[in-house]
Parts: sequence; structure tokens; C-alpha cells
Amino acid sequence: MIHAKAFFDAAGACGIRLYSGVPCSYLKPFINYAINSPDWRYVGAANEGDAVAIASGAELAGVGAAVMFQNSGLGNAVSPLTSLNAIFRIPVLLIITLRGERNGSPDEPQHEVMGEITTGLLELMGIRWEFFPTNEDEVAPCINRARSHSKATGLPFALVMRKDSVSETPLGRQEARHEVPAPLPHWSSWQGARLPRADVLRTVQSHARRGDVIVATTGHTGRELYACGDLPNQFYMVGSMGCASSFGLGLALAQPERRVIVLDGDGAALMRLGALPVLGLERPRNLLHIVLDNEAHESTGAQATVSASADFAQIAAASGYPVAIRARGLDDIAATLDAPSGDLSLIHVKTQISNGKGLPRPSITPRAVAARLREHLNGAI
Ligand SMILES: Cc1ncc(C[n+]2csc(CCOP(=O)(O)OP(=O)(O)O)c2C)c(N)n1
Repeated sequence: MIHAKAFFDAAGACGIRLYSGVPCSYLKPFINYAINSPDWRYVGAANEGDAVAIASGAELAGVGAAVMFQNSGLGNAVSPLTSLNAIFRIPVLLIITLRGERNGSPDEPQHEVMGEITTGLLELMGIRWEFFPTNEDEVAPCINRARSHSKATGLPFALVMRKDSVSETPLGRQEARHEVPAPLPHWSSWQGARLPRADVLRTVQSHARRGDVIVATTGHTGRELYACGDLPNQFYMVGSMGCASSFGLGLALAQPERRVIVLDGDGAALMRLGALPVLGLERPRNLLHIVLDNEAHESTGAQATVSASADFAQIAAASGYPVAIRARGLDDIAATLDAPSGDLSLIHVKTQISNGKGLPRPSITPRAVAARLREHLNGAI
């Protein structure tokens, strides 16, 4: 058994400063230590996939990051692990508990199947793993092996944590960080026009500042942004649907002086709606979240989403975003982008459905997109 401090200190020496995750009873002392300690940043995520995306954003922006969760949530993380980390080559350190270990101490029935397949599932995804160290002398060598592998391959590395690996750390006092948000005025019907998505994207490009980063959600939005003009500060999230805002959160926390603009879809935002209260609590002043709401999964044939009856600005306000705007036209979007100092903001904009015919797919590979964005993030703001 090790003390959490031994791990955090050794990981800190390798540049790991941000942790995100979802609790597990096996992880309790480890997460408690992260929450208690002022030396490390812990971002509690709504689900394991969001935690992977948050850590990935931080990592791309130059802050080493680790993700911790129970193996029951590994399935929730498969989408970003396979279609974000693997293809863009964004390495994060994974700490995954092993509930239901075969031949381990008896565990509850819901862990039986995942306990059997956890390490096999990691191997299927091409993720190298080791057991989490249980002797303090093994901690630094184990983290060094993980980081060397990630450095050489650009891929995540997993440490699989068995029961009783970490000694007790009680949870300290957790301050309430924000007041309960005030609701927006009631929204009875949409007041603004439905804008062509390309016009919104061109407005964003032309009002973005030189150092800004633009993250575009899965499907037609990324393709249309690319068609409007391919730029090194743009990230086309071709997979990991729903992860754009969490990924943007990681970027924004890692580089608080740089503005991050997230272009989300209604389908994507709904898929991982739990991200909004996490952003609302973390409240990065440098993040602007724009939901392009065409009320459809346009990219897969324009099947309706449920967004016709969902008020994203109200959801954002109720989730703790200090600014939540219903855009009536392009001017509202331009004005928000031109405002001198920011606060976490969401703009809800209704867009037209297009058939997407003729939209190119980025010819630049995901690896090249990530590599040039790293360079942009290393440069001046
Ligand atoms: C996890 C996951 N489920 C489904 C898909 C298939 N898919 C790709 S884009 C898309 C629709 C996205 O809808 P929305 O965010 O509203 O954007 P739009 O297509 O309208 O631009 C879907 C369902 C996927 N890529 N990933």
C-alpha cells in the first residue's frame, strides 16, 4: 500500500499537474488527496469520457494530466479514448480501478463482467497498462515507464488499481464555490432568425483574436469550418462526439490567458449535457461556448434531436454560466467575440439545416491538426 502523496509527488515531477475523474471507493484516498491538496488541480467530471476529454485538452495545452475512474465507467470513456486520444495522439495517464477482479476478494455482481474484461478491453484499444504500484519504491519507475511510453507513442497509458492500493486520506472540507444561478427570463418562442451555419463560422473566424483556439464539434461543423478556411488554431473534433466543451475546458484551464471558443452542436451537447454544470462550476473566464442548434443530427441525415424543446441558454444559466445569450443575429455573436474581457459564456444560436453536399473533409490528418495546434498553443497569445 502506498500513500497518495508518493504518487502525486512522483507524477508532479513528470509534469502531471491536472487530475480529472469520477470517484470509486477504491480510489477514495487518492481522489481525496487530489481534492484536499492545493498543489494539484482536480476537476470532478460528470462522466468518465468527459474526464478523458478535460485531461486531453489540458495535455495538448502543455499541462500533464491524469484521469481516474472505476472500471465500470471504462465504457463511458471508450469514445474519446479511441477517437480522440488514439487518432490525435494525445497521451493522458489513466488510473482505472479493478472492481470485480477475477480471483480477487468477493465483489458485487455488477462488477463481475467488467472485472473480467477490463485489461483485455484496454489491450483491444491498444492501450498499454500495468498494475498501479503498491510499494513506494515502485512509484517513480512505474510513472517513468508510463510517461516514456506516452512520449514515444503519443498514446495514453493505464495503471490498473487493485483494492487497498492506497492508504487512507480523509476528505477535507469542500467549500461551496458558487451561489445558485439566477434563471433567465422565460423563453416562450425563438425570437431570432435561423442563420446559415457558414455565416456563423465566418463571423467567428473573422472576430477571433490571433491567439484564440477554436474547437469544432464532430460532423458537418468541423468540415464547414475547414471549408471556410483551414487555420492552425482550429481543432476539428472528428470523433468523440459531445466532448468538445470538456476538451475546451481542459485547454482553457491549462492556458487561462488564452481564449477558447467551442463550436458545439445541439446533438453533441445533448449527448454529454453533464459537461455544462462542470464548466459552470469551473467557470473559466476564457471560454466561449457556442451551440449551433439546427435541431437535427444534420451530419447523419438530419434526423431530429430533442433540442426543439430544450433551451440551451437557460440550461447554461442554470448550470452556472455567468453569461448566457440567445443570439438574434450575427451581430450578437460578433459583439460577444469583440467584448474586451470575458467571463464563461454560452451563445445559443439557431441555425439552418443544410444538406452538407460538397463539404470537404479535412485533408490534414488528425495527428497534424494536433501537432500544429500544440505549436500554436506554445506561441504568443
Ligand atoms: C458517440 C457517437 N455517436 C454517434 C456518432 C455519429 N454522428 C456523427 S455526427 C452526428 C450528429 C451530430 O449532431 P449535432 O451535434 O447536432 O451536429 P450536426 O450534425 O447537426 O451538425 C452523429 C450522430 C458519432 N460520431 N459518435
